Amino acid sequence: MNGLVIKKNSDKFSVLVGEKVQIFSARNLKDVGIFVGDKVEVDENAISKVKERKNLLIRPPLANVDKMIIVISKTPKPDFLLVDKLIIFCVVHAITPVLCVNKSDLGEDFVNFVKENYKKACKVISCSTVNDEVFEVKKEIYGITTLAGQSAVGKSSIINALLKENVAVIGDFSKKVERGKQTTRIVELYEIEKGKFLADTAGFSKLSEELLNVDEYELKAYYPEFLKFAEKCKYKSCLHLHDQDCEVINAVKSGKISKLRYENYKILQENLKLMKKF
Ligand SMILES: Nc1nc2c(ncn2[C@@H]2O[C@H](COP(=O)(O)OP(=O)(O)OP(=O)(O)O)[C@@H](O)[C@H]2O)c(=O)[nH]1
Ligand SMILES: [Mg+2]
Ligand SMILES: [Zn+2]
Repeated sequence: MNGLVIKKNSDKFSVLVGEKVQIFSARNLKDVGIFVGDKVEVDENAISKVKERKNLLIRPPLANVDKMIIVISKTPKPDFLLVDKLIIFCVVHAITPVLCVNKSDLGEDFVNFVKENYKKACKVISCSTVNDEVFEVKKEIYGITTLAGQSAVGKSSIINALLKENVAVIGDFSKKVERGKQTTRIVELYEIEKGKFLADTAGFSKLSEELLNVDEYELKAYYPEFLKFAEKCKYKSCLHLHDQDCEVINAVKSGKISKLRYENYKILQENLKLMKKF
């Protein structure tokens, strides 16, 4: 029988087989490991085979991810560099990124600001969990979709709003900011609609440049909005870091390229350079 691993608890796995969730152990599968998101074959009481994976993310451990909904909100202070890193991470791992501005009840200004800066980088949607206004999120979920983003942006709240019941544990905002601790600790898949799963995670909140696995020349390609200007740079190898004859820099100056995105690009270039030194 075929199944999908939706939760892992030490050496026990919750597997969705047909309509039912059953608990299985693993049989001699130590070498491949078994992760949430794995498509498996099961017999009477054990997982007997793990099917080939589309991808496998390590932190948090999650297999076969089709899409990532990157959540950002006006509070806590938004980390746009993390957003850029997550978008690149998605492209590298064949995952479709969507940027979702949560807490739209705190003001449309911030929603519009994010849309303006990111519309050329990936699809941008918005939501608010206050009145369960999460329909745009629901439309985006397919296959195995994961939420990602800083702590306290409202990832677990989005799952709860989608499921209309309090299954995912939500943190107390003030306490969390004080301690800087994450509320969600384990990875679990929630079936939002038949065959459409959403993962709540506590990972991805710090993504180091090493994980991106790109070099300084490749990095340019992950900023699609640079492309049409980059073609006109004097030098083909232009990294768009210096003023002379760089059309990307000119486009930033005239407001045709988002300054926020360009500044993130510069920071990532700098970080990649530092990494190379070690
Ligand atoms: N104003 C407003 N507050 C929200 C909204 N969604 C969530 N919150 C609040 O934001 C805080 C954090 O929500 P969580 O859902 O725990 O955030 P999280 O992203 O899951 O955090 P971690 O599990 O630590 O990664 C809570 O106090 C929520 O009540 C929203 O749409 N509007
Ligand atoms: Mg959470
Ligand atoms: Zn250039």
